[in-house]
Amino acid sequence: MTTAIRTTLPARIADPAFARRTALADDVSQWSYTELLGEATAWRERLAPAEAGDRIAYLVAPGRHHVAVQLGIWARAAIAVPLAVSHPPRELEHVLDDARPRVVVIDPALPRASRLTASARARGAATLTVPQPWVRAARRHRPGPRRAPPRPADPALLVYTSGTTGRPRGVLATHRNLAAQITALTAAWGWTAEDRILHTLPLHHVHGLVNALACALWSGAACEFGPGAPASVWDRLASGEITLFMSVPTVYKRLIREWEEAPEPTRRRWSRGAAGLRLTVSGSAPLPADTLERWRGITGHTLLERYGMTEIGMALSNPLAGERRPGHVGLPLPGAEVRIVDDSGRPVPPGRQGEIEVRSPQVFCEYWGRPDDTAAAFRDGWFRTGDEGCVGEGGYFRILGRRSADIVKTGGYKVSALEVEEAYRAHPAVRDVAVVGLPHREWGEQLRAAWVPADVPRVPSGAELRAWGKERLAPYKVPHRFLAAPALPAGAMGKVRKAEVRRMFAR
Ligand code: MCA
Ligand code: AMP
Repeated sequence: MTTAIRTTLPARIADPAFARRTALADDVSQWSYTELLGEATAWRERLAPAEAGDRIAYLVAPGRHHVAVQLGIWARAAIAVPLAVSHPPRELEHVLDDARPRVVVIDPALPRASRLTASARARGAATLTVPQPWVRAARRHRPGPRRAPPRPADPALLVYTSGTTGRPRGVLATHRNLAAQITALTAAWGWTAEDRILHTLPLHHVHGLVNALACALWSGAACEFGPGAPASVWDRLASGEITLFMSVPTVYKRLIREWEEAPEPTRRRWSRGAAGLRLTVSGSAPLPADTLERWRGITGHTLLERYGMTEIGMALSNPLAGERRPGHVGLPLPGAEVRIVDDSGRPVPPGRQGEIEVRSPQVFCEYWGRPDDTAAAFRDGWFRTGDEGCVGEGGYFRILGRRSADIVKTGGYKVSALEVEEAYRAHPAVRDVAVVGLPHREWGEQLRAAWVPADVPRVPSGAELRAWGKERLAPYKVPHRFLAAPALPAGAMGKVRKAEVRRMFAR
C-alpha cells in the first residue's frame, strides 16, 4: 500500500502561513518560523564542506540550536546524524566510525566537546561549533544562493539504536519516510498550529525527534524545550500555555510521585492547570494500567498509548476520540498495515499470539552499511519488528513482549544485553558476565549483571564496575546491580541460561 507523499518537512516549515508563529521556545526566548529558517539558512552555508548525501553529525543539547543545525543539514540535502549528549566518547566514536560524517557540529559548552572534536578531526571530519549564548544569533532570514530543497526520496536521518547483537546500528530514513510518519501522527492526534508541546525528551531518538518535534514543526505549532525535573514539568503543564505532552512511562511515574509528595495547594494547582491540556501521550515501553488510572485521577486525562519503533515510526495508536483501552496500543495508524504472523510468516487469527509485522511508507530504507541486516529484517516486504503481540476485541492490538530475551527496555531506552556483556568482557577483572532485564517499578525493566571474577588480586565492587561502565557505555546501558558468582548457569552447549540468571537475583 502506498500513500502519496509529495512534500517534506523542510518544505513544509517554509510555509508562509507559519512565518510569524512561534516555532521554538525555551525559558528565556521564543523563535518564530522566520527566525528558525534564517538560522537554518546560515547553517546551510556554514556546512559548506558537506555535499548532498554526506552525513553530518551534531552534538548539540536539545533546543533551538539543535533544531537549526538539523534543518541546515537538510537544506544541504545531507543526512542528519544526531549524537546523544549523555553518551561517553566510546559510544560517540562508534557512531563516527560507522556513519563517517563529513562534518561534525559540536556545542563547545558540552562536557564531551573537546574529546569529540579531537576524535572527529582524527577521522578526517571537519568540525564546527555552535554559537554560545553570549553571541547573538543571526535572526533575519538571509536567503543566500538558491539550492534545490531535498526531495522526498533523499536520505534524511540516521538514528542509532541497539539491535539484538553487536554495537548500535544506524537506521536510515528518507524524507518520504519521515513525512509519512509525521502525517500519520498529525492526522491521528489532531495537531494544529494552535498546539504548543512541552518537549523534555532526548533528540537522538524517534520519540523526541519525530513524534514531538517534527509533528509540531509540520503543523506550524510551537515546541517548547523545558527541563525534565518533575516539578518544572508540572509547573509548565499547569501553566495554561501547553496543549500537549509526550513521554515514557518512567516519566509519568515520576510525575505522579512528585504530585503525591507535593503540598495540597500545589497539587490542586497542578491538577487544575493540567486538566486544560489537549492530549497526553505515552510510549516507547509498556504503560502499566495503574499508571494510566492514577494519571487519569490526577489530571482527568486518559493517557493515549501508542506503539512504534525507530525503524517504522509509530504503527499503532489508541484513538484521539474513542476508547483508549488500558494495556492495549490501539489500531493501525493511517497508512500503516500491521499484522500478526506465526514463525513461518503466516498471519494468525485474532486472539492468537505471534510476531508483529508492519508494511507502510513510514518504514525505514536500510541499516546503514549493513545490507545483510536490512535483508534479514524484512519478509515478503513486511518489516519484522521482533515484538510479540496479538489482536483483541475491536481490532485493538496488545504488545506481549520481545522475541529476544536479550533486548531490554529501560526507562524507554532499548538496550542489547549482549552489547553490554561484550563491553564488560574487556574489564580485566571480569572472566564472564551475563546481563538481564528485571521488572522494575520505575524503569519498567532494570539491567542486572551476574559476573564471574577473573583471577585478580582484588575483586572490584559493584559500584566500581558501574563507574567503569559509565565511562564506556551510555548511562542507561550500565547495569544497576552486579552479582559475583563462581560460574554462570549454562546449558549443554555452553550457552548461558538467562532465565536462571534472572532467578539468581530473586534469591
Ligand atoms: C538514566 N539512567 C538510567 C536511565 N536513564 N538507567 C536505566 N534506564 C534509563 N533509561 C541512570 C543514570 O545514569 C543515573 O545513574 C540513574 O540511572 C538515575 O538517573 P536519573 O538522573 O534519574 O535519570 P534521568 O537522566 O532523569 O533520565 C531518566 C529518563 C531518561 C528521563 C527516564 O532515561 C529518558 O529520557 N528516557 C526516555 C528515552 C526515550 O526517549 N526513548 C525513546 C526511544 P547514577 O545514579 O548512577 O548516576 S524509543 C523510540 O524512539 C521508539 C520509536 C518509541 O516507540 O518511542
Ligand atoms: P526503539 O528500538 O528504541 O525504537 O524501541 C522500539 C521498541 O520499543 C519496540 O520494538 C517495542 O518493543 C517498544 N515499545 C514502543 N512502544 C511500546 C508500547 N507502547 N508498549 C510496549 N512496548 C513498546
